[in-house]
Amino acid sequence: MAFGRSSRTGAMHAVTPVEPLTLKILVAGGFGVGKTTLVSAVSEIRPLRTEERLSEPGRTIDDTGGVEGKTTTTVAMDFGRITLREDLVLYLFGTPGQDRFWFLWDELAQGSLGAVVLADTRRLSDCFAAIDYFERREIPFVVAVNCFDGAEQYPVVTVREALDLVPEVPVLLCDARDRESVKDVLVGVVEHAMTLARARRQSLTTS
Ligand SMILES: Nc1nc2c(ncn2[C@@H]2O[C@H](COP(=O)(O)OP(=O)(O)OP(=O)(O)O)[C@@H](O)[C@H]2O)c(=O)[nH]1
Ligand SMILES: [Mg+2]
Repeated sequence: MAFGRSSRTGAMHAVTPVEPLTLKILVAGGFGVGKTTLVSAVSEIRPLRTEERLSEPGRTIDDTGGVEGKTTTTVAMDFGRITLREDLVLYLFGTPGQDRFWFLWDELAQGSLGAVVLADTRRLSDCFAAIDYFERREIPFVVAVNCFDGAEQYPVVTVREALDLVPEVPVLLCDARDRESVKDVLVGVVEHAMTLARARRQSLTTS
């Protein structure tokens, strides 16, 4: 899938004032942290989901500890779209949360502007792998703590320390079920990616 300026042309669209910039954002994080929920909460198209029922034999493979109520899991990806401004459209790709689907990540990550790493403070270590993945590939990311009901709320600084994040990486609190909250996270990723891109350009021109 190509991302960039939309190529829509022709008389039908002649009155369109601006062609939107389309950007690809990944939504990653551990098993059951709320990735599918987040994409569904903001998508203005019916989100594509690839959910399969968690089978009893699968429970020995999939780490369902802490998310015992969960009956389905994403097996390929979630896909959704949101228009942030009339000239800015985001395509959201939710990654599968389980280790056995790692082989899909490189394909999903291609051409992405940045990523959201969703975290649950009750299972913080589940997002280490996603953070490592984006750090190693220099893909800009923000950490969004999904504040589940009943989970203890920790200050952002505590989460940042626990995840050993460099100071530039934004840490945000969110509710993956809430459209406005998720929009704030997505704006955060776009702004963070733009800031990093500007800084990289500057360091290239001054070196
Ligand atoms: N209370 C609460 N429940 C949530 C929140 N986000 C997700 N859930 C619930 O948590 C469960 C897991 O959410 P999913 O969105 O399927 O998680 P996922 O990260 O896509 O899971 P995998 O694809 O299996 O890795 C679902 O039952 C959601 O309804 C939240 O912010 N608060
Ligand atoms: Mg999912």
